[in-house]
Amino acid sequence: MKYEQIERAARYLNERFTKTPKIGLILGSGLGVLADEIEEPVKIPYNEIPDFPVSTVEGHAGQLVYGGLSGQEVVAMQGRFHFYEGYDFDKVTFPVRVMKELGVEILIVTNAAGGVNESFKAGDLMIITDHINNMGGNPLIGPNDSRMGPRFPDMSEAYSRDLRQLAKEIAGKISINVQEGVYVGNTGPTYETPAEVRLARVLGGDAVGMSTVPEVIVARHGGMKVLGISCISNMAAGILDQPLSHDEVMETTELVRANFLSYVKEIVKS
Ligand code: 6GU
Repeated sequence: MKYEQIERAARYLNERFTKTPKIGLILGSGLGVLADEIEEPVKIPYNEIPDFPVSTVEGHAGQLVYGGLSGQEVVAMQGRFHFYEGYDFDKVTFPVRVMKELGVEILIVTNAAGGVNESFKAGDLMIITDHINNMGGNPLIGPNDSRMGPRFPDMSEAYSRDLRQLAKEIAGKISINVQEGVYVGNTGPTYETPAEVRLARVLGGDAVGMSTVPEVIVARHGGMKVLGISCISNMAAGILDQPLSHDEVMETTELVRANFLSYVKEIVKS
């Protein structure tokens, strides 16, 4: 995406929202309800924003929600764009570029993911410590516009150490059990085969998903700090003797929703 397109989308949004959001939230499958808790919300459907992609999957409302959450100014993506829907990485990550342009400094990314670590169980929350890009591409491929970030971004702290530490402390404080681990980003839309899940484990992965990695790469390119939280909605294939279904993913997310909501709100407050 050209810088001018990012500026144009940001200008459109700035005309509708006077305060500067310092925190951006990307809400994954079944987790979009968090945006319903935003106070004095200004909701802007994606299809009204210049050059914004429009989301297709059910369970994703497809709007930006600005407003107050736990005393902070935030902007939340209620529904994200996935590579498997047919959007290229440029489209998938455009909203992150726009958030940066709006003044967002901290990005909180959430997702539903399959558990690869055999000590996990469905319903666990996981602080993402790091990721493995297994999506076969990188959103930064192409000419680099140095107004957006460096040609060769450092990824040694893709997920901010400080924010991870804070997230851990808060989990303890409000007695939420939280795992930590490495997120492996696959393209989907198929879930992994049992052999692919073993591969992810050998590679050092603790969870597998179909999102997050492109957005985090672009956020780091732009110098934002990132915190990632996965909801382990199910165990990945071959661990339990049962097939996976999207319905199960949504059901589990619904069960942990209350926990997830209070956790993220507490993090935003701090
Ligand atoms: Cl098992 N795999 C992937 N790639 N994404 C998921 C998942 C599994 N469960 C929820 N999201």
